[in-house]
Amino acid sequence: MRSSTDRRNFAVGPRNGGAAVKGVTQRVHSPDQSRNDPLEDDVQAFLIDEDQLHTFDDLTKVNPVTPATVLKCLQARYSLKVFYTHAGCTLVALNPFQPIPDLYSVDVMKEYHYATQPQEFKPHIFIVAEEAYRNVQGQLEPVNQSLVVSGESGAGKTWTSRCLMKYYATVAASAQAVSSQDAVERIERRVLDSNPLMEAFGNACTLRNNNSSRFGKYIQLQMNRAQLLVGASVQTYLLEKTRVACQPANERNFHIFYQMMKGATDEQRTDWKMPQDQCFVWLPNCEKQIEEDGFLETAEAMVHLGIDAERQRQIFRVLAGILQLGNVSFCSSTNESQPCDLDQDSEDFLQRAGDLLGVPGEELCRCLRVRTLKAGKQNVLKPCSQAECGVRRDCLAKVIYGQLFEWLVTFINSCICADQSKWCNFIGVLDVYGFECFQINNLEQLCINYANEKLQQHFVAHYLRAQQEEYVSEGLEWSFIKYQDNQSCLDLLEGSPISVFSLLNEESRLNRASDSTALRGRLEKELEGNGNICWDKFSKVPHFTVAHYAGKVSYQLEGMVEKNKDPVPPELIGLLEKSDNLLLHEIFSDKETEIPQSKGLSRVTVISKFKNSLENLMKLLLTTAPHYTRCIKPNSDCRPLTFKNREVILQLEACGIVETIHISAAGFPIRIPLKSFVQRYGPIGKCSTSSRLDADPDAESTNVLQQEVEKLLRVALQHNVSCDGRRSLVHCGKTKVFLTQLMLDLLEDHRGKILSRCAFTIQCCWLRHQ
Ligand code: AOV
Ligand code: MG
Repeated sequence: MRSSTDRRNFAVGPRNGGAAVKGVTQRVHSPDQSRNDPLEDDVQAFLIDEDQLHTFDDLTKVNPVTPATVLKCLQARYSLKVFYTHAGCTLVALNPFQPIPDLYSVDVMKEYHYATQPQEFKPHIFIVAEEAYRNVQGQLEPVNQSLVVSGESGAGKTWTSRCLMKYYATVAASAQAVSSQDAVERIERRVLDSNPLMEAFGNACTLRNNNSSRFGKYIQLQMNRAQLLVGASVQTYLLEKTRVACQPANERNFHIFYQMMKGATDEQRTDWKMPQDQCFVWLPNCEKQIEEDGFLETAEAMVHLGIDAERQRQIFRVLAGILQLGNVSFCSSTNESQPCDLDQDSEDFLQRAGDLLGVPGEELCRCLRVRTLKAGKQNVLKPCSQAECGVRRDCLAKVIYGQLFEWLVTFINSCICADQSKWCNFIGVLDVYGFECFQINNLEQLCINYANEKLQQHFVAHYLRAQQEEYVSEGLEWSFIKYQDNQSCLDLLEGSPISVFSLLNEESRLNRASDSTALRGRLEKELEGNGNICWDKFSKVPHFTVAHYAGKVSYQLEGMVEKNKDPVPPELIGLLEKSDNLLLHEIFSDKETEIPQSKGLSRVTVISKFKNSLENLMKLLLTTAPHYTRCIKPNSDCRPLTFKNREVILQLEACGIVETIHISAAGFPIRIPLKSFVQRYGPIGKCSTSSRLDADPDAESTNVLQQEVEKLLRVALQHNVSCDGRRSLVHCGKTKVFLTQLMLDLLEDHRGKILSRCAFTIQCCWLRHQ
């Protein structure tokens, strides 16, 4: 595992308020203690002037650090429209819920990019971006970087990710692109255009966010040796495709459908069979004016990415076909041996759906109403009930939309991904769906919240735990700072042999209709005594409640197993394989395309696929140096410049911000291996070892290196009056030197002066010889 603090380019490190070892570590409020009532914390205990609170750019400088003081500080800054604050290794980003002119302009980007010490500027997402940019090609060896953006739904993750991408597209634009006249060719443009396109297809208006991401994404920005952006690749995670056929109350379908409805020309309307006055069942809440105006932007992005007019037509006709399908409904049948009839008007919608999807209407109708069962070598036809017909219609829409989204992502990758030989490192930006808790939560929320638990675990393991364990193993005296570990919740969800996931998967693999009451009983029996799960004994709705790191969420069991199975009737796939719509035909006849459970009941469930993809993501993250940004939603109504104390404090507590500040304030964010330290700062101590390191293996022994480090530090500190008696700024461990940012700046300054003096002497000698 590589730590973010194992910085190759140690000239840029997280800001830090100072260092402390055993005995001087600040008192820590344990999370449990602070959870009682953080707002009741003794704010009187402020050692600082409350009027000055807004001036604290880094929360590590607030004294004392308690949930209340941190909250007050953030609130003071927010009221002055200061939205970013450092919290040691993390950047806290408060959502302004209104455009802030000039905060993200190209001029501001350049200011941060060209600054010698960007961290001395006001806190900004561009500092994090620049830090990762400088570290990707470190002084000793390059390191891939990850920008992990987290926070609850609507907190600002997607917005932040877009800012980060724009930053790199600006500061790392390749020279070739800048001189190119043909904007379509510009890679930065294409990378940026992937955003509105993916958001049109993958985002939707929910109760928590008008532009809620319904999929997760990790975009790797590929950099060449000259640190120019030469390409990108996107990995997406579990699109919430159930939304296409079923939108929770007061929520909407994916933006793209509304964009089409509002943005289509008359000609397109005719082609897509979408008259202006047509109501579509799967297009609820049309009256809300949200993302419709994005149609032009989406269409332009398609053009820039190279999706030609014919391909666009195929895509839009498929989407229009899905909408028509949503208006098809079935009557209840009295005769079980007969397929149930279509409702009034449904015949027309079905014919139009067939036309748009490029399949014969009658065949579509048959596939929706009649199931083909295999009996030995024979096929037996069985009419479906009214409910089954509805399920098959929804399945068809979901599989089409899901596969179309995957096709789109593959297409985007094919036109933005650089050839492997052209890039050497990447900066990854992670933007997943934020923690969600609705009145009714199902498998979608379980997966989303599980993803957030995994990210929190990555943060805890990487920063809170690993950092402290390293101090101890390196022989530094360190009093452990408590933090809230979410491992027990993850064990409950994904552990083995028995966990929520294992039980749901087991149930999903049985070839029988699921009974949610029986399943609830099974969960209760198997997971009894686990402190992270509970049940409301009086509730009539089968459910279970999980205590997540970010709060408790109750999940309804009704329908969960079916969603986990995500079955697709093979007749429907067979139908789409034969589609006249070339895009659909390509997607479904491609043997490589994996259609989940297209042939009978596969053992791969939604949960197991998602768990696998997240595990791969975690492995990838562990090979990179992470930078964390915590987005905070100041109020749940998405109102501009409104700061609700209780809502903010819950988010701060959930992500362990106070613990993070304590560990950052007391710790040493920069670590340099002994040998590298001696090599780099040798000139300061006029160190003889540094020149011998390569020639003499004995000179590398730990003892010798440690002695050299000590000698060197003595000289450095002697020379610097301001650091007199501040040996707590630096510690020599068993294999690494641990430093604060202040100490690093001091050493760099000292080294720079010595080297320029040497250069001057050499120049004088050379001139004398002339
Ligand atoms: P999310 O990604 O964290 O939620 P978004 O990034 O979509 O949240 O942000 C929600 C809304 O907040 C945006 O649509 C903007 O209107 C506003 N917003 C966020 N950050 C800023 C900013 N820096 N300046 C101005 N407005 C901002 V979700 O995708 O729901 O988890 O699944
Ligand atoms: Mg988002």
